[in-house]
Parts: sequence; C-alpha cells; structure tokens
Amino acid sequence: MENYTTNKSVLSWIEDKIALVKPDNIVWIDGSEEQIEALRAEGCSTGEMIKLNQELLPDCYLHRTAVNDVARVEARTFICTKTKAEAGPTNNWMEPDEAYKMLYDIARDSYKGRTMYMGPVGSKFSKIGIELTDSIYVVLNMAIMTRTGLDVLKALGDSDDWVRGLHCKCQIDEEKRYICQFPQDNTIISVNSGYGGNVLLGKKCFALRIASYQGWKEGWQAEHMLILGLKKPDGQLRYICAAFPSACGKTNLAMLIPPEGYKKNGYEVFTVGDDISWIRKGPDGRLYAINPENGFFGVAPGTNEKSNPNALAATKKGTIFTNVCHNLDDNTVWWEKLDNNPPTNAIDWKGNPWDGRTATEPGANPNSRFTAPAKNCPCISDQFENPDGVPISAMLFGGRRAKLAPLVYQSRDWNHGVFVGSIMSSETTAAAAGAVGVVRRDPMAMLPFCGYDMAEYWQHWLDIGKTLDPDKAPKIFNVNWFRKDEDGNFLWPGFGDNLRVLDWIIDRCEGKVDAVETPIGYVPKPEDINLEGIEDEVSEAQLKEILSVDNNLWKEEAEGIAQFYKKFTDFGSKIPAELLDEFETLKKNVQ
Ligand code: OXD
Ligand code: MN
Repeated sequence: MENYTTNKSVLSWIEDKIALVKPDNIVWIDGSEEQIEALRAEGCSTGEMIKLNQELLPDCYLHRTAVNDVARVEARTFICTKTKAEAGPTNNWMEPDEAYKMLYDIARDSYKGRTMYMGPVGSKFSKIGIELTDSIYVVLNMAIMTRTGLDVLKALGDSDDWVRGLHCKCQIDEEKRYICQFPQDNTIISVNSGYGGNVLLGKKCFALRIASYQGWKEGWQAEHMLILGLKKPDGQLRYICAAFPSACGKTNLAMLIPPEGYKKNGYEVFTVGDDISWIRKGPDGRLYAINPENGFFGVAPGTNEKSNPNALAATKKGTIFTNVCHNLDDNTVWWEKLDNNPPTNAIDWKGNPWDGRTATEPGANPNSRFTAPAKNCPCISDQFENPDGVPISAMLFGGRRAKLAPLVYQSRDWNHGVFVGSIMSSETTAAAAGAVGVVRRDPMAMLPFCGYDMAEYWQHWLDIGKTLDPDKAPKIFNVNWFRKDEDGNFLWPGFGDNLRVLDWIIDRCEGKVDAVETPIGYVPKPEDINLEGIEDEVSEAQLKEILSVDNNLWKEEAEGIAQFYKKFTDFGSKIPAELLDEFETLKKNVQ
C-alpha cells in the first residue's frame, strides 16, 4: 500500500484498524475523477450500483439498500461519553470502553474478502475526518457530499485534530446495528448498516453530533439548519438559517423559487446549504454561517417541478439515487409525486417488478434519497465556498403542527428565541425509523443530532447570546407551514409562497414593519402578509386563522413542555434558569 501521508496519528490509527477488520485490499481515495469512475464501474460489475441512462442522466447511478436498512436508526445511535450525564437524557448512552469492545467484536475480520477504502472527508476550511469503509456506495456518496481528496490530507499535515470514522457494512444484522459517536475521542464507529445517514459519517455523525460537541468546547455552533440568501428589490442579500426536523421541507425552503409577482420585483433566493450550518461570530460581531457539506442528500418523494425545480435540476447529473423506483423503459428513476406518470415497467425500491397502473405499494421508499453535487443546483449561492461564511439576519425554527403554532411568530429576544427552539415539536416523518405522524419534541431539530446533554446545549445557545450585541444578533422566529383546517386540508400553500413569510421576517429584522404582540411572541398583522396572486387559495379569513394563537391549545402544550422538561430534571440535567423563566412567562400569558 502506498501511503499518502506521513501523519503518524493517521497511519497508526489506520494500521490498528487494518489489523482489526482484515481487508483483502486497501485503497486510498484520492478524489480524482478517474478513481471515482473506476469505482463506479466496479460497483456496477457487482450489482452494488446500477448505471442509469447516460444521455438523460449523465454520471447518475441507482443503489438499493437492504429492505430493513432504509432510514437513520435513532434507537441504535449512541453517544459514548465517559459518563451518562454528559450524554444527557435525550441520547442513548454507552460507556466508551464497553462500546469499543462490543463494536470491535462486531467489526473484527469484517472486511475479509472486501476492500477497505480510505477517504479524507470534511470541510477544507475547518474540520477534517477520515472514514474507513468497505462500501463503494459510501465512497461514491462521500465524494459528492464532502470535499474529498489528497488536498485534505495535505491540509491536515501532522496534526492529530481529525475525526476517526470506521464503517463496516458487515452482514446487515439489524440486531447488531450501531451508530456510535465518541465525542471525547473524535471517533465514530458505524456497523451493520449501508443506509445514507448511518454510514456517510461526514454528515450527521461528524458535522452534527461530533461537531456540536466541538462547537460547545470551542465556542461555536453546529446546527441542523439550512442557509439561504434572500435578495430583495433593493439588490441587497440577507441570509437566513432555518432548523426543521428531518423531511419537513428544508431542502425545498433552501431552494425556494419566488412567486411570479415577487420575481418580477427582483426577489431571488440563493442556496448556501440545505441541512447543516456551522456558525460562529465574525470580527464585526455578527454571526456567520458556513455549510460544511458539498452536496445534498435530499428526500426524493415529493420533489417535483412545482415543489422544488432547483433540487430536481440538481439531480440531473452526477447523482446517486437510493431506494427510488427504477423505470426499465428508459433506464431512469421515478418516485411518488415526481409526476402523474408512474412507470409501468419498473423495479421498485425492494427490487421487485412494479407497475404504476396496478401497484398497491409505493415504487420508491418514502425515505428514498438523491445525493446530488451542490454545484449542480441552479440557485447555488456565489458565497457557497466563502470560508468566512455569510452573515445571518434571522434564525427560524419550525415543524409540522396541524393545529398549534401560527404561520410565523417572532420571539421577544434571544433568550426567548432559545426557549422557542427548546420547545420545538413536530409530527414525525419517514426520515427516521418509527411511527409517522406522532408529535415529538425535537429541540432546535437537534434531538437526534446533539452530541452531548441537551440542557448544556441550551446553555451554550444562551452563552453565545450573551456575547452578542442585541442589535447584531440574528432575530429568532418560529414558522409552521403545516397548519390544517378541520377537514385536514393545509391552510397555507407553502413552497414558493413561503417567501411571503420570509419577506415579513426580514422586514421585522430591519424594523420596517409592526407586529401584534400575543402570549407566545409577535405575529404579523394580517395585512402585512402579501397575498397578491394567491387570493383564491388563501382567503383573508384563512390567513387570520393561520395567524391565530389559541390559548387553550397552548395551555395543553404547556403540559407537554412540562413533561419534556421533567425528563431533564429527573435525569439530573440542569435546565437553564432563563428557559424556566421563559416557560413561567408562557404559562402566565396563556392563562
Ligand atoms: C437528513 C435527516 O437526512 O435529517 O438530513 O434525516
Ligand atoms: Mn437533516
């Protein structure tokens, strides 16, 4: 094996892991197009990858995971800190020595007959990681999602500040599937899965779980947030970060196309990121965000010309599709709600023949995905590669709540905003294994991704706030695109029309518009949400309804919040006093 680095910490860790997993072959990933092309060909020769129609979808491939391996597995995801207290009440915890022993027992000899791929991963501006894997699918995905290649090793030099990632696809034994993060050792070990979020270790495992811990220790933040740039008719760009639980439309919002009238007036949206933000204070005292990723790992079903033409365009080349439906007629892909024209001669995500005319089950898994290079996105921001990041005007929290939260409300100040984030809740989706449609508390959309005690994480948010001049701190809002009427119909059209809400948000940030104070925060006056062009879809009465705050529902909600907070106090975690004060205020306000 030719070594690509002289870094002792890298070489000795790799040697150690080679002795453990015993690969037949070892390949360093250099990030070159030739190597990627050779791996694609090898993946196709074994059936791991399927080459799609190269005229219609150049450099695009399809992969099917095992049918029992189609989502992130939160129940099998662990934070392995020295003490259980450090992991907090919302994380599964395992003692590190015990975890290493168990994982090494599973990983031992698991690469026999397989090839080990070693690829540096991570953002070239900041953090570096190396993932060892026995899966070509993982290598090809990581080559899209991260800045992979020998330059990264050069940038690392002799430093031992890098994240160690070991992935063993193994036998896909569900009972032995574990995704373990060791934040105190900068280490991730993932065994017995071959599905995206569990195995693309640069994403949730590193850029959120490990990075949130690093940010806590180093004074910055890793958040489950998209970043978008909004250009207004004055030609200026404002940037917004937004946190939503998985599969609540982050990719759609990040790539939003303004409604016609807005477009004519000069509004434009640019995407900096669709899933993860690393945020730190800049020299001018404002918060700046970068997207540590290099691609989009988006949910395919529901992505179409209307909901997200930019994402669709991004998938037209160099994309890997996972668990979508394979149209055999033209060797392309299809998923539910792509169009009204399902294929009739197809293979479903499970690998079985599928005919859209007679099928009773979906052709694509509800959590099927596309892994698309960010540079393909027609609205990618010219600030995407800016190592200093973009200055943040507003931060949004949101979720799916059919009845409770209004379309938008603004927190009274930073601390209240942190409280609003801490009580976030959403009806669950297919992005994680488990029941769909159940309300769960998901503070800052970080429930599955926070690498340490969530109460300490809230304290970290409050501490960051203390360092900010209130005039420069981003304003914090909560949005809910998913309010429904009595008959279960959505009250707000969503998608591009969400710009109407973003416009109000920016005006609030700039002190240009008044608002109505309610028990939960500031909501827009109905006349300040521009309905021009959608008067037929959203009546004034409907708008009033979506903006309304029902004290009785919030009283019920307060009980849910109390139960959630109790989990922390029962565990022995310290909920910051500021949040308890905010909770008291909320209860008083909705009396
Ligand atoms: C994702 C998720 O894949 O949050 O982004 O599950
Ligand atoms: Mn996500």
